[in-house]
Amino acid sequence: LGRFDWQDPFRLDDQLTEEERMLRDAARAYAQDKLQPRVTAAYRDEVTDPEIFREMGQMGLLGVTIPEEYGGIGASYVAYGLVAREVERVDSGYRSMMSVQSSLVMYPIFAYGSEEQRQKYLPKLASGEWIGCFGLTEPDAGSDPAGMKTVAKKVAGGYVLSGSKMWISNAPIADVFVVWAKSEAHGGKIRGFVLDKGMAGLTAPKIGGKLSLRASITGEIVMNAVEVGEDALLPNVEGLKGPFGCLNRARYGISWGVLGAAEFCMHAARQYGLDRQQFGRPLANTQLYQLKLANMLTEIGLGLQASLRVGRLMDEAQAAPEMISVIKRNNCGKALDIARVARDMHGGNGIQEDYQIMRHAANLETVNTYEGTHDVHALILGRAITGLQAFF
Ligand code: TGC
Ligand code: FAD
Repeated sequence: LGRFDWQDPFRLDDQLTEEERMLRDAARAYAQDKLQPRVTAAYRDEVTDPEIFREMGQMGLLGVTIPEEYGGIGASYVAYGLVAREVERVDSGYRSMMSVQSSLVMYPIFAYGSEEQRQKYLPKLASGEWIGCFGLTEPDAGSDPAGMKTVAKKVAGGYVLSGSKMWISNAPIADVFVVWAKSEAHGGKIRGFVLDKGMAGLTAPKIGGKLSLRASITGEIVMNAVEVGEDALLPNVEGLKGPFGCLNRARYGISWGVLGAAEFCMHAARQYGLDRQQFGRPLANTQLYQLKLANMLTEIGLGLQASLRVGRLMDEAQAAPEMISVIKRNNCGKALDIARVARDMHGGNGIQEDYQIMRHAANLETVNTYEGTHDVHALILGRAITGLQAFF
């Protein structure tokens, strides 16, 4: 008979390579030693420490799939997912900082950029010396990015960008801005541009008052006739498939990350139930409490297996976007449910910051919404199932 480990129900560990296990362990040690001690105060005070990018860079956790010649470590997509899971075990905001830098800034520069752009940006982004952000969403174009209003007008030697982006992770502290705009010179098609902090007309005010993802700074990007050279254009992609190609990778990473947050909540609820006595016995000795833990173990175990499968297919360049919609949607939804139930299982203590469950639950509300909402991914799948598109 096989052995059963409630912390690893399908023996995920056995399915990883030695290199993947080593990177996972290094990410876990960093996240627990360096991120865990500061997260409660960072979240409460809404403070994002830019030093975290430098630390992650030193640990090799930024752009792990990018080849070594550009500062990455050329690791697998499974390794990237494992890193996301360890960082998000501490906080979804820290994983956000890491995954925007890796999948939404380094990846497009690597995949769609010129050799000069790769050389200029990637090593400094990999080391965390420079911080990047990704501007797709606008005040009037969220789920429907094709409705964006930002435009790039052609002028001699380059372009002038005008428009504004909304809800952009890292923007107020960013050095590098990957932004998407409709380019008049390319028949109104969406093109990517790389902007640098300090360009005339470029500002990134912070969005305050967030009650979720408070350890990760979010801002607008305001482009008031920002003039850039021809060298700011990402030359090798045109149309929405440019930003979506990046989102495929970030959504995939999120599918692992949220399960790290869910695991934290489940493990905390288990321990709480073993320690807390009511009616003369531990809470964990009641049927209802065990049912909730069994449901959590099942969803986490199934979700991790699905993410691993899609990760292996990504490493073979065989993953379809719809597979990524399944795991982004399901794992985010399940993680949010698990955090809410774990909050309930902690009783009154569940709302207290030291127990950390409420922070995870509040964060997962954002993660369920960004990178395509839960319902938008249902519509992507509905289109694949029926052949009928129901967005409008
Ligand atoms: P549609 O007609 O479906 O497609 C337009 C073009 O794009 C191509 N495409 C894809 N290519 C690669 N990967 C994918 N996943 C792709 N999905 C679509 C498609 O083939 C087509 O190409 P072409 O060559 O024929 O032009 O586009 P639509 O306008 O109908 O889109 C509908 C929908 C709902 C699928 C899409 O707009 C969508 O996914 N909406 C959600 C928006 C979203 O996810 N925004 C995320 C913003 S970034 C963010 O949230 C970062 S948070 C990060 C953090 O802090 O961690
Ligand atoms: P809307 O699109 O207005 O959706 C509102 C509701 O309507 C949702 O429930 C949605 O599911 C539903 N809905 C929409 N269309 C349909 C439909 N056709 N049928 C049925 N229901 C529908 N964006 C970036 O570009 N870069 C970033 O770094 C980034 N970081 C973010 C960080 C945070 C903290 C947050 C909150 C968001 C971030 N986003 C970022 C934006 C995020 O991707 C969008 O919020 C998300 O795509 C949803 O867009 P929206 O907020 O405009 O909601």
